[in-house]
Amino acid sequence: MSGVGAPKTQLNPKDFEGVKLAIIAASWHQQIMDGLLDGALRAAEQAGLEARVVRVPGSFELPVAAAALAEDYDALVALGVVIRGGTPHFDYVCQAATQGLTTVAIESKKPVGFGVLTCDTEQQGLDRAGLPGSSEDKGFEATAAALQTLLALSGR
Ligand code: DLZ
Repeated sequence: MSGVGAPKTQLNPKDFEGVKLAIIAASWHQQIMDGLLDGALRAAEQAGLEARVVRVPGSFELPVAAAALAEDYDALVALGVVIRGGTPHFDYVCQAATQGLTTVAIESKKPVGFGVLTCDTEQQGLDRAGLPGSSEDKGFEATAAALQTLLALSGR
């Protein structure tokens, strides 16, 4: 899967007045994560929102934080960077994060932007982190997706 075909997004603050947005960010792979978080905050700013940022240790912890925050927030964004190592651990962390976040979204009926990079190499993460020289900006995209889903469901 590549970023080819991703929609161009412009967020209008008028559409998001009063919206409560939470961004949950894991802490592994700092340079890539810093880029994702910057992108997510840029999207929040474009929408006129001041997001709450919650840091968790790893991507495995994203779903439980999302579940707790879904009680108080209208839209959530989960950011993580998982890079394949030499053991099957990668598959378990990716599976737990993906399945867990999907369950939170469906059970809470709140949009959860999926900004978890699952990469074979560090370079693949850097290419998608919204950093200078990156070709994609997955933190921005995940945040825009959550907000646009909220807007689509709100009937505004
Ligand atoms: C243990 C682990 C490993 C090996 N790799 C990553 C990773 O690449 N990205 C990530 O977000 N987290 C990783 N973790 C940590 C787990 O997500 C989790 O925090 C620990 O297993 C503790 O529950």
